[in-house]
Amino acid sequence: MKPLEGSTISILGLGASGVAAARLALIKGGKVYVSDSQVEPSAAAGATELRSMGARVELGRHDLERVAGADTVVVSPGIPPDAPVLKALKAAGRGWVSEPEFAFRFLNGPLIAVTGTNGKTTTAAMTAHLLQESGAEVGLGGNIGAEFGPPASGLALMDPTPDWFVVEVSSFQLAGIVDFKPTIGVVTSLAPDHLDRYPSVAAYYRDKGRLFENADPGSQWVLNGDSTAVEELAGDAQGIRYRFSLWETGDVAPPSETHAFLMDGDLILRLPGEDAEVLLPAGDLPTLGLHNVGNALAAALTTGLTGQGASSIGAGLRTFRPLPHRLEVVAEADGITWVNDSKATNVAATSGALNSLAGPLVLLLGGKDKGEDLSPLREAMHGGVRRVVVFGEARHRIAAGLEGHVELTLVDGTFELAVDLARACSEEGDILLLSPACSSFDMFASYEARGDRFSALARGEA
Ligand code: UMA
Repeated sequence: MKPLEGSTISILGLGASGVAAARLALIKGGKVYVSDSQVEPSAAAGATELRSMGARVELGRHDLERVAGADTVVVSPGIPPDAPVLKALKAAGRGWVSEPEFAFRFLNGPLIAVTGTNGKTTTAAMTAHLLQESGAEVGLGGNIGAEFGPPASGLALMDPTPDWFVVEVSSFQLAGIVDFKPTIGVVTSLAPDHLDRYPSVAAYYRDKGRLFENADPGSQWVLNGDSTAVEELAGDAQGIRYRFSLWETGDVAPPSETHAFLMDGDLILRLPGEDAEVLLPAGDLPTLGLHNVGNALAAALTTGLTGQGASSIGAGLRTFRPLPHRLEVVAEADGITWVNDSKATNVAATSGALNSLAGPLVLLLGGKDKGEDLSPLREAMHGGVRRVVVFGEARHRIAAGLEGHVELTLVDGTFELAVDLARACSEEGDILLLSPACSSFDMFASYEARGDRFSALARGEA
């Protein structure tokens, strides 16, 4: 008998998560109802396949009675807690789970879960790459997005089961976990984000902290040793903690509780009971910026915990291909290096990019306002930032926040105009950096579309 035979599963949202969860539920024998409040949701095409597999798919509304009556309700991460359907379920005393929680019930292999405000996608992709380069079969997916891997439910259908699952998880997904428990949990960083959805930073951190909810003495945690916020997030969770750190740049080894670190320009791995080993010089990493050194340390440490040695990890780091939209060099023209960091959709990510790049640089900043405190951005404006070109819906608030701290150009016009002005301000030797600190939805469908447009303009293709 299939595991879900006789069960009813109601899935809210027909995006990538909804389609994947529905497919998994159907294959496991469940009776599936999928609904989406939109008549034409992003994954409308998936409806045909799901119907042919036996699902009932309803677009344009949620049938509350049917949803509330299901044995399991799976909620897509993009549905906010104050959505009418979730309020109604709460009022009816019904619980629900997130898509990775549902998938977890069918993942029968060791799981590396990677979360963090910034760096989680690069770290997850690097970890998967390092494991693959050492000969392991890996299933990479989760929040990471279709370009890099399927939702967690897609991984649960992998046959044969890979040696490792590497799943990126967001706070929206962790909000709906019950039993979800990684073998190795990784927290790359923690900083305010998503304040358009959460009432407070504490509420956002609370959801992130649920990664540790089912910790047991055998759990392994890879934590950013430079962040007290990450340490506080872990609280008194059970398990063994390993830390990576960027702070030690001299030639004195850091304290023994730091297991992957930068020393004298080299990335070093030092697992408990083993000698410290050089992985590679930071300058040999194919990625740009200091925060990517942190991501590489996190991925190296995680891979080290799976039993891989330093020489294989060092070799794997050299062959990692930088991910698009994350400090990605997209063109070099007239002595100007164009860098696409469109994925930097919050203040912390852009501050991280600025701290990573000495400059000289011209920065494109703006987009849809997420209401974040701009003071960290102000503090990140170092002497190498020659000019900031501010655009999009958030432009006036950003300009007001940076006034007097850096040379500013305020653009009342299109993205193309902003890029044009930034190019006109750039000189030979400059980096022209798109690291907008805002989401893209005022002008684009996604940060990817914004980054693609920037890259096309950089290459003179537009
Ligand atoms: N909807 C309803 N009822 C409502 C409200 C919305 O049915 O009351 C519908 C919408 O019409 C939409 C669907 O629900 O069709 C929402 O889908 P979704 O936004 O959850 O989209 P998915 O395609 O399932 O993508 C999600 C993640 N998106 C979000 O968290 C917003 C993807 O992360 C993720 O890759 C994918 O699941 C697979 O796990 C994207 C992301 O931006 C990349 N994540 C954020 C981030 O990284 O910062 C968290």
